[in-house]
Amino acid sequence: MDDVINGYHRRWWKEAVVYQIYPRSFYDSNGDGVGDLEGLRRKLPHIKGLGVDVIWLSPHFDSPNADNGYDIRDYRKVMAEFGTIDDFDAVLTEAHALGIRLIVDLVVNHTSDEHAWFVDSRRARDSDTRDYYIWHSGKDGGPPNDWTSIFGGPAWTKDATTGDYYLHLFDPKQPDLNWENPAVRNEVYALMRFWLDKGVDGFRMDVIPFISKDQEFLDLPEQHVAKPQFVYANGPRVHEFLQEMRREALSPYDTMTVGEAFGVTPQQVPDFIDERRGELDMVFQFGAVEVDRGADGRWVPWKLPDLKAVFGRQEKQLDRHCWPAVFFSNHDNPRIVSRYGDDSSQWRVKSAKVMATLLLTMKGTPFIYQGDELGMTNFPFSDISQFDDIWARNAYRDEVENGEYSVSDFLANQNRLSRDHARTPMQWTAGAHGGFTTGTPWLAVNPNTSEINAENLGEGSIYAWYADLIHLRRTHTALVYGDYLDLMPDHPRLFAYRRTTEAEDFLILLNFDAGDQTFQFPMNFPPGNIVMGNYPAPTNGAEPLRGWEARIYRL
Ligand code: ISL
Ligand code: CA
Repeated sequence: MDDVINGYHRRWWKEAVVYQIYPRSFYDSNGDGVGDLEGLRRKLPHIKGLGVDVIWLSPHFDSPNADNGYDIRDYRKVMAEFGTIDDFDAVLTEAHALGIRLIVDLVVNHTSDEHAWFVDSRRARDSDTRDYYIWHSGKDGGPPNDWTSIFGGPAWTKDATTGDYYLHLFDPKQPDLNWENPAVRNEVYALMRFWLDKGVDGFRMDVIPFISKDQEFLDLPEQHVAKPQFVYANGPRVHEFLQEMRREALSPYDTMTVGEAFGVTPQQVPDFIDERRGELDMVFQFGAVEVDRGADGRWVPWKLPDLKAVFGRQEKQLDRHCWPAVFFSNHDNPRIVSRYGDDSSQWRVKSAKVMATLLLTMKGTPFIYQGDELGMTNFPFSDISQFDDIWARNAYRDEVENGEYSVSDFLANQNRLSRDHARTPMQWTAGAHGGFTTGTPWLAVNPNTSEINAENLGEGSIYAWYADLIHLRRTHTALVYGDYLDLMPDHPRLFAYRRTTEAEDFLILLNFDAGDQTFQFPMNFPPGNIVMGNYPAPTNGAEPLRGWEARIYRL
C-alpha cells in the first residue's frame, strides 16, 4: 500500500476501525465473575460482525489489580484470572484467522510495586535494580518536591527500608520507572519484542509522554498545580526515547502504535506523530473527552461548538504527515450516549447513532469502546460502596472525608464522570447479570440490561448501524482520507460537515437536540442522495432534521 490518497500515504492502520476490550468486563467463561481470554475468544464473532479490523486489548498481564491491570507485576505472564498464555495465543490465532489484528496495552511509565524489579529496588540503596525507579531523599522533612499524583495525594512515598522517597505519578502501588537508566529501556524493548514475536500487531501506550522526567525535579509552576500532567508530559528526552523505541523494538515489525497523549497540548502533538520523525503512528488527544470538565477537573455542562472546535483544530494542526485517532469513550470515561447523547428511552437509540456517525465519519482512525455498539449507558451510582475504581475511591477520601465536598456533590460528579461507567460488565442478554457471568460479577451489571443488551442486533439496532457505518467507511476513501470541513462551527445544536476528496464528496448532518433543526444546503451541494439515515428518508431530502437525526449525503 504505498499509494497516496488526498496527500496521505495509505497505511492499513489509517483505514482500520479499532474496538477496545476491557477483558475484566467483556465475558466470563468460567463463572468466577471476572471476564477472561476464553470469554473473549468465544465472543470474537460479535466483534467480527461489526466489521472492525483491530482489537485493542486493555492490560491482560499479571497484576495485583490496584488499578485493574494498569499496574503490572510481570510483563510476560497473563493475569491468572484471565487465563493462561495458551488462552492468549488462542485469541490471537483466532482473531488473525478472522482477519482481525490485535494490539496490546504497553504500560511502561510505571510498574506495580509488586514487580520483581521494585521489590528488589526498595530492598537497599545498593540493590541491583535500585536505579530502575526514581528515588530521592526528602527535603525539609517532607518529599523531594510538591508533585501530586494524578489519583490525588503526593506523588512521592517515603519507603521505610531506606528512608528515601520513590516517585509515583499515579498510585503508590504504581512506582514510575527510571527511563534515564538504559537498562530499563532495554528491558522495555525486550518485553515489546516478546509480544511482537508472538504476533501481536502493535501497542496502545499508556501515558507514554510521562516517561522522560526533567531531572531537576522542580516544584510545580503555579499555573500547572491543578493539572500537573502538563508538567509530567513532554520531559526533555521523550522524543529521543520514542525514536529509540522505534529503532530497537518496533522497526522490524509491521505494527500500529497509538500513544495516550495525556498532558500533551494540541501544538505538541505533531512532534509525537509526524511520520518523518519515527516515533508513534497516532496519539489519543483529550480534547473531546474534556469538553465537560472545568478548570478543576470537575464536571461542567458541555457545548457542541466546543466539541466541533476539537476537530477544527485537529484539521488545522495536523498536516498530511500526521494522522489522528478519534475516540469519545474508553475505560476511563463515561458512556458515549449518556455523555454526549440523550440516554432517555425516547432518544437513546437515535442519539447513540448520531455519536456513532460522528465517530465513524470523522478524519482519523476511530476507536469504539466495548458496549457502545449496544448503546450501553452510565450506571446509576448511589453510594460509594458501588465504586471499584481507585480514582473514585481516592477522590472520596480527598474530597469528602476532608470535608471539601458533600457526599451528594461527590456522587453527582461521579455520576457524570466515573470511570466505572465504562467498566460495568457487557450486557449480552436480558437475563441474570446480563449473561456476562453465571456467578457474581466483580462489578454490578447495569440494571437496564433487561432492555439494553446484545440479544437483538438486527435491523434498526445500534449494532447494525455501527456495522453499516464501518462498511460505508471501508468502501469510500473520502470518509478516511477526505478533507474535513465544518460548515457551521458555531451552531449550538447542528453538526454539519463535509468529507471530500477529488473523487468523492460527503455531507454529514447530525442533530444534537430533540427538537427539529433546519439546514441551509450549500449551493454546490443540492440535497438528494442520502446514503444513510437513522430515520426513514425524507421525501425530497431537504426537510428539517428531526430529533437526534443523522443523515449522510453523497454528492
Ligand atoms: O482517567 C483519568 C482520571 O479520570 C485520567 O486522568 C487517566 O488517569 C489518564 O488518562 C491516564 O490513564 C491511563 O493511565 C492510568 C490508568 O489508570 C488509566 O486507566 C490509563 O488509561 C495509569 O496507568
Ligand atoms: Ca472468568
